[in-house]
Amino acid sequence: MIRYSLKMRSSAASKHVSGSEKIVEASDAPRSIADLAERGMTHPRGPVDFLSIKVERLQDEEIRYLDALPVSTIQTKTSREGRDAMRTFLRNLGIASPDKVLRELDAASGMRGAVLLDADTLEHLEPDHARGVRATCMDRERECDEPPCKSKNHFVEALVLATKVAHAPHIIGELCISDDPDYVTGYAASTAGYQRITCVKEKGSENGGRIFLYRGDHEGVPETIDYLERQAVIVRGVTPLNADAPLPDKWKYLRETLDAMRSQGLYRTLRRMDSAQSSEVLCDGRKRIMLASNHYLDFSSDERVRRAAVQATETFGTGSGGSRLTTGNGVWHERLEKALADFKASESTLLFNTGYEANLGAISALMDRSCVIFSDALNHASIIDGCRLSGARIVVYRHNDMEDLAHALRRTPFKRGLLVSDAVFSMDGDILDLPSFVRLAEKYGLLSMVDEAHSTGVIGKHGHGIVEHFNGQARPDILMGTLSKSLGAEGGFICGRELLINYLRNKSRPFIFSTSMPPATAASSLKALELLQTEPERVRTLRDNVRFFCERLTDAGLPTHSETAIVPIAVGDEKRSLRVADELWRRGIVLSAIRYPTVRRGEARLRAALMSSHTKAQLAFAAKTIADVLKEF
Ligand code: WAQ
Ligand code: MG
Repeated sequence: MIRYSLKMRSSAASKHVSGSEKIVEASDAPRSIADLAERGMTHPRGPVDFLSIKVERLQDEEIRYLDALPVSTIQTKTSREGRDAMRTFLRNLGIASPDKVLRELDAASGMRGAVLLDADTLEHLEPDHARGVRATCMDRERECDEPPCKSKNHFVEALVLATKVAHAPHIIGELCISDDPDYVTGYAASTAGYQRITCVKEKGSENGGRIFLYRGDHEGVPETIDYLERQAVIVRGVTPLNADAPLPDKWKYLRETLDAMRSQGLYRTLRRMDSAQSSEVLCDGRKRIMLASNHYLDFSSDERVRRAAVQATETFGTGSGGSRLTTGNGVWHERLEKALADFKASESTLLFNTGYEANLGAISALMDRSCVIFSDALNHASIIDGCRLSGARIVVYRHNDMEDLAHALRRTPFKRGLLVSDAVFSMDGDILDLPSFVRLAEKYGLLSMVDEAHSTGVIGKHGHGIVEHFNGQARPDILMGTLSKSLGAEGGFICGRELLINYLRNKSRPFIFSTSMPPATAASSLKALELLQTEPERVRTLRDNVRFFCERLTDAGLPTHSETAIVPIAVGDEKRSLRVADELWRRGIVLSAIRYPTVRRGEARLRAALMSSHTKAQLAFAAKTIADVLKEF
């Protein structure tokens, strides 16, 4: 595309009257030149006696594209308030004497360009004081159907100029007051943004000026001036402000985001269950096989577990009335913590209200900005969010790849750190290589943490989880678990040494600032934990069900294997996964389509989650139906 840079300047009695910059396409050039000429000659300050328009062809590769600075507005009613806003801006740039800079701005009145001021020594760096330094050769990117030259829009032109100037080498900020007597809005800009200041001078005053603040060695001045005066810049995303326009629609972003999600098959809706969560559920007026629940041992619907919840409610009421550290510590919380510690063969346990909070609360309390966290690529979102909240550097290693982890450990220096992984990966159903994981953590002096959400009650001979699964060969420092999966309630916990638990009790914000779980939840979890130990056959039946289900799927042409309760069935495309899940729903099977961001894009899957209470007949029917539907859709 052929583009021209246009520069107009007019004067009267050797005094500057008007100037303007455009970058236009060749086809628009003649019209734009005419518009600029008109603008230069019909200035409210009266007739001009000199007008020049310089037209230069630009090569495409010379043009630098910049995004417009973000715009904010500071409402000031008087020039005094406006100047206060400018002072604050200057102080934020680390300028020692803002008042002196403002005096320089007043003194700049009558210059054609800007003062180039050393921000620290306040030396003038512009070679010709009367002319000043001029930012030229810039424009905004226009919509294709938009006419190139309209009447002067102070804001648009200033934002273009400020965006170019903010990106100049050695420039740290800019101040501007218009010399237009009617225009009292000025601005302060830096790469952090463009702050409109609604009143910076008295109405009627012709005094205006600009200061570009320079920081650094003066050897760099020619580079700065060269960029300002010669570098062609097109600024993207500049839209005129319209004072009469209604306020921008504050809901627009939300609507557009959801529309985009819908079009990508990523929009989520809720499905309502009308019965207890068991291997069969009532929903949408019909009984369906539940193949998506995390209640692997089906304790939620167990009569004895329910009764424990009812009894706790009858004696202790529905709520706990406060955080554990205030009034919310009850006998059920303490009993459950003791039982969980015993079950996990740990010194101590701390309860959280959800598994999400347990991960978030533990990791963010244990780690800080000075730390490094090594995290499996497929870790659960709650681990990822805990890592992010901690502020630590996060090093993600390839999923369950202990060689990649070892490599990451060798090349990453750290003072203090954490190695964290799911025990059973929630969307893939595979099991962490715990012995290698713990060995590496020990070797490098890292804390090790394992999330047992999907392993408790599922793996290990008696369902104790990953440590039992590996026959006690290895034990991480921190075991996190949930009450919401095989224990059929809701909540999370952290097990480990006394020191760890004391620390979290004092430091973990979700623990400190949440009302503790209701008595019913703790009591039912405790009952389920007891039953898990007195009726270990549930764990065996679950394993048996998984083997049976995988065999049926394999027989039907979908080779599957899982050592846990989670059986992923690959689909790939997000929209197809939804169609398949919908069809299964129509055929009486509840199975979730798991999509981005839960799993990677293009790796959508059906995630079958089995229960100990599924019958062989239910599983055989489900396996056949899944295979049929996948063939048809
Ligand atoms: N490069 C450097 N300095 C310039 C340039 C330029 N291209 N053009 C003008 N100046 C200097 C000159 O000293 C002027 O006296 C002073 O800046 C002010 O110029 O968000 O209209 O063209 O609504 O009067 C601010 C808009 C409008 C605020 C600023 O400046 C908003 C304006 P003016
Ligand atoms: Mg002007």
